[in-house]
Amino acid sequence: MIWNETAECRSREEMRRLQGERLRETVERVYHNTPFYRRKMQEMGLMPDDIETIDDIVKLPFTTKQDLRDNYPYGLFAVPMSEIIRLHASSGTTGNPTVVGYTRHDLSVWSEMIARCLSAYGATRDDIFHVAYGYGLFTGGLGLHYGVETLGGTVIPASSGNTLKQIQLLRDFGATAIACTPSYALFLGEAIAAAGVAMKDIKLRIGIFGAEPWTENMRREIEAKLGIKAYNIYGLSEIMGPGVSHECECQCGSHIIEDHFFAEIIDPDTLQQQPHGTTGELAFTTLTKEGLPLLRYRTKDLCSLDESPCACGRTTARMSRIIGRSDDMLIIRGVNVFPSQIESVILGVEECEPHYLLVVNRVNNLDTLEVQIEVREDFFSDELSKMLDLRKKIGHRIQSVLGIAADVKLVEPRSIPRSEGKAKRVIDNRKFE
Ligand code: DLL
Repeated sequence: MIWNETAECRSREEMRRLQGERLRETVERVYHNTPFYRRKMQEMGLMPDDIETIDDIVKLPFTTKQDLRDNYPYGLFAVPMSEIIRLHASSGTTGNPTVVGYTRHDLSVWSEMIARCLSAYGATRDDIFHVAYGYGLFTGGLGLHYGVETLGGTVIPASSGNTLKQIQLLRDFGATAIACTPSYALFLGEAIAAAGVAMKDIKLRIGIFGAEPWTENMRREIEAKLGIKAYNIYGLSEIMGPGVSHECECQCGSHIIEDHFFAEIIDPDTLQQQPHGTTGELAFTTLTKEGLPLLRYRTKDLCSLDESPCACGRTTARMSRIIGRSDDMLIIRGVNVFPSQIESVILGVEECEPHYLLVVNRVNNLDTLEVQIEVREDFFSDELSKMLDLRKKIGHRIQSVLGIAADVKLVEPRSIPRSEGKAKRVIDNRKFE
């Protein structure tokens, strides 16, 4: 089912014309309202009038997470704070989170985008949606929540955590759709079986999974365990949140909401735009955002684009699954984690050496993070309580920076292998192929 046929089924020419028009408006707006972009454009000798069609996008500067950090918290907002009615945030590489702000219009666009996604999954106002993405600064919970309301479905704002409670709600409230991370869906499938709840008492038929990479194998496993059809939803806070792209019944890539976002694939080294079909780094330009318009935002997600017609009738370009990242960001239990965040904690602990190793595993479908840290020679001790206290202290600090728990393992000085070149700080044993 198509939620907004005008927006989703335009001819490619008409779409590019609209994108060009909206790009011109966006550039005009950021030039006048965001000193950061005005400065960047002036440095490049660019005036808003130099942008005429969507092809001119290659003239514009890129934006990175670092730019958002450098302008923390509100420096890239293009409207006064009185126009901002919601804030969300996601992890920064160290220290400060990345803050995003939405005007009333932005929130209404976002909700409509999600209603489009849900319709593409075959959901209707008769569905009951169990939203088990986290509610809070993370965009998953509230993003899905307002989208369901726009569709007219019933939303159960379950949020994340407390699996037994989730199972009770699923059984008693009769949810027909569930939104959570794919790894949590797998975990939930097993927990339902372990709790002795019969699958006939769970009415789910649709799953809305994203916020982390997943595979066709995981899809099959989730579908079998929960007795549902599982769909991909992709997005990132900086651009909007969930719903920037979504699968349809054909499941041959995720349709991008192209009337609001322009997608490009760039070579992460040369920064040159790449032709469709090439795998590279995805960059987005917002075309209608008011609160935080961004030009050519480098997602660091690696994928490819496909403009060929889709059997569902939508004409929007599709992106492939995310096959990796061009930076070192990890997604652990749906939470974005930069090794540099953990490093900054370790550097602040005087009892430790700046040598560490992060080991990520998936145990019973849940991600685990082990942080091995070398203790300084003069502090290393056989006294168990001293070591336990230190472990606890570091564990607390990591938890407060990342928002997720890590298993801290203190190791002897010089026991973590040194590398000749770039230090290998992360061993990720999860399989995403
Ligand atoms: O994860 C927004 C979201 C919430 C998407 C709920 C889908 C569902 P951030 O926390 O800013 O936002 O993280 C964005 O997560 O750049 C990707 O690396 C990764 N990601 C998100 N969705 C997918 C997906 C939300 N479907 C970062 N497949 C992105 C693979 C995904 N990776």
